[in-house]
Amino acid sequence: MRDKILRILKEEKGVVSGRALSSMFRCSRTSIWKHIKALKEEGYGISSIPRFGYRLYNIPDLLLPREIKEELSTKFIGHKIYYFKETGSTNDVARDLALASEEEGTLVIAERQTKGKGRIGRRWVSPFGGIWMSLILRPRVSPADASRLTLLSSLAVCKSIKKVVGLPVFLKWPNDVLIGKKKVCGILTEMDSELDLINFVIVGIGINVNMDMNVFPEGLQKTATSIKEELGKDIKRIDLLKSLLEELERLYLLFTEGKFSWILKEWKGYDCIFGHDVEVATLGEIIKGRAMGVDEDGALIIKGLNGATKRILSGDVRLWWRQGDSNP
Ligand code: BT5
Repeated sequence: MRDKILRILKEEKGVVSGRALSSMFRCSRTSIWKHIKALKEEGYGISSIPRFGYRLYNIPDLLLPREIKEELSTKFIGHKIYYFKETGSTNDVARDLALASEEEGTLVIAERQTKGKGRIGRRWVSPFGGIWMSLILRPRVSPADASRLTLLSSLAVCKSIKKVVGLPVFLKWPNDVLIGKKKVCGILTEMDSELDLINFVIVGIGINVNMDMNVFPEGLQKTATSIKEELGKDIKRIDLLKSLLEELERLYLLFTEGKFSWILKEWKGYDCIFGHDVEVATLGEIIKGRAMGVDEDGALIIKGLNGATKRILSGDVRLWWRQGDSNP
């Protein structure tokens, strides 16, 4: 009923009488007032005009589940949402939910994370104004194919930023989305699997959206950016999020239908390191050479100084940019 009241207030745009609402829903005016009070507590700007009724004057810039679901055209992604004003890490919450058999497509989202995680134990700074989300997926593919989900997700972020905001975006293997040379989004894919069967995958996506750079620690200000910083104004995060969920589902369905090569082809169109001299820090060594793109398994191909090629499954790429340039 609360959702329906809100929808009426949104459609009406002017004042809606409390009496009309109570007769529409066959309940007391006190009961209507209680729903209005709850909506105000969620952050909606609703003015109560004595003897006239209620008027919605502001929808908050929050990633509220009902706002996400409104006109979301996905088949299953984001149909179930766990929303937090603040949590440790959405990936950790999603993992616990997945272990408790939560269904595929479930989304965990937070306005702020206190223990946001990057790869290999690194920290992900997650103040208010970003999109910090994790998605539970249960693909019926081999665990060896899971890294493709990181590429697929970064492509989805790239396409949705381009579509909704119009900024030029690039991809840096394996999990960075860049604007210019600065990181605007990172992806952390975590998996629970047996030898040849995936139980679930958590795709964690962090996008810096409506934040000023001074909210980041000094070191990060050189390597990170936000959409607001690049665009010079805030955007509606909810629009970007909805577009991202729709793009994620479209690409995920292609992936489960065995059409990863289509996704890879598109990914390559945004690859900002192809043909560049790079060094890749893997867990064991630093590999130098020329980036030759990504293969069908999502591995980075590096052509070494001696002409031999190497496949790298995970690591951090540094471009040999001019000295003094920032390098995420
Ligand atoms: C990543 O790791 O890029 C993965 C980030 C995933 C974050 C999402 S948010 C929702 C979900 N819940 C989580 O707890 N995590 C996921 P990596 O490639 O290891 O990059 C980490 C490095 O990026 C750090 O060491 C910093 O240098 C830098 N960094 C930290 N916070 C950043 C930010 N907000 N923007 C840009 N760079 C950042």
